[in-house]
Amino acid sequence: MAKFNIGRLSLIMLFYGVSSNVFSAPVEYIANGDFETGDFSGWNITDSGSGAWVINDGTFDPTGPGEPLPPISGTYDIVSHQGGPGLHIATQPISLPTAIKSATLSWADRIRSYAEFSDPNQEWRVLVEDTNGNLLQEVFSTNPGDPTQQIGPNNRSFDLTALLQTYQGQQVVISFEEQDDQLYFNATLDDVSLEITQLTLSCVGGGFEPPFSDPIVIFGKKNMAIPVKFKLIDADGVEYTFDDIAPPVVNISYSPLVAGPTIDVTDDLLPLGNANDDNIFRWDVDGQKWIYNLGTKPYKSLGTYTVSVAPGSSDYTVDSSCEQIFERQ
Ligand SMILES: [Ca+2]
Ligand SMILES: [Ca+2]
Ligand SMILES: [Ca+2]
Repeated sequence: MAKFNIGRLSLIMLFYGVSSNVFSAPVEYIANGDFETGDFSGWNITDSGSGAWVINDGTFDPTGPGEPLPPISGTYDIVSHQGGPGLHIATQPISLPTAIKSATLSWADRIRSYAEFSDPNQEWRVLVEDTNGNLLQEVFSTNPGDPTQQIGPNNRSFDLTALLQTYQGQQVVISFEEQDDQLYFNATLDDVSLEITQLTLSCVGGGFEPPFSDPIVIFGKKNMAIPVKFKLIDADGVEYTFDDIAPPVVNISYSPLVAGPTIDVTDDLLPLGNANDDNIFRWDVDGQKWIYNLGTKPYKSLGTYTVSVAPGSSDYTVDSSCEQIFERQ
């Protein structure tokens, strides 16, 4: 995507960037990734064969030569152990948002294998799967020849942006798996995190441009065309134009003067002339802004009409800064 900074507006954007950052802060998608509940809350544990995942408070002594180790952080981590071949899996299903801008999966582990690694039967691995268990991507795995004792703790971090953008709006499963069939193998896991940032766009200046920067009042049966004009920027102040995104669309909701439910009246919209198609904002090349000439004629009922900007695709969201009202009194 080709984007550019609008240099002379940088001071304004800096100011508004502060508020829009609220909407673009990374969100944590792993529950109880640090195991500080002292149990497996949030996790689905599947132990097959010999052994199990165990909550470790620093006193757990695994079967075999491995000795107790302090938790990687806080009061608890989890450790796998066994007395024979087995497979120990800890998973979390993740409902991915739309408009993924960045996604980072990270965790801390300790690896103690008492035999050489081989794939997949003596292996520590981290997978992203679909909800049917089909592999989407192997994020990390030990390989034959790797050091068998990596007590660390090892902080590992992977950029999953491209992968999770492919599955945005869907559910995936993050799976931590220790498999063994040759001597003892203790995997330790803590501080699991999946942070996702959405691409959220704001209106430059915190709203629409004049005359619709302020609420507009229409009296009686009078009609008018309201030019809805705005520029869109992300949290870093980068402007998004026709080259960058599917054009945004206008939404209109209505609430009557007397108490009553707010209803979506977007479908009643009648574009003026040929400037706009349906409810899609047009990119004004000369003004370098998004624009829609909103005719008020279809909106005859007295009350408050809220005009807002909605994303034209699932690749971005638009925050509530792009919103203004007109009233018919
Ligand atoms: Ca912990
Ligand atoms: Ca032991
Ligand atoms: Ca491997």
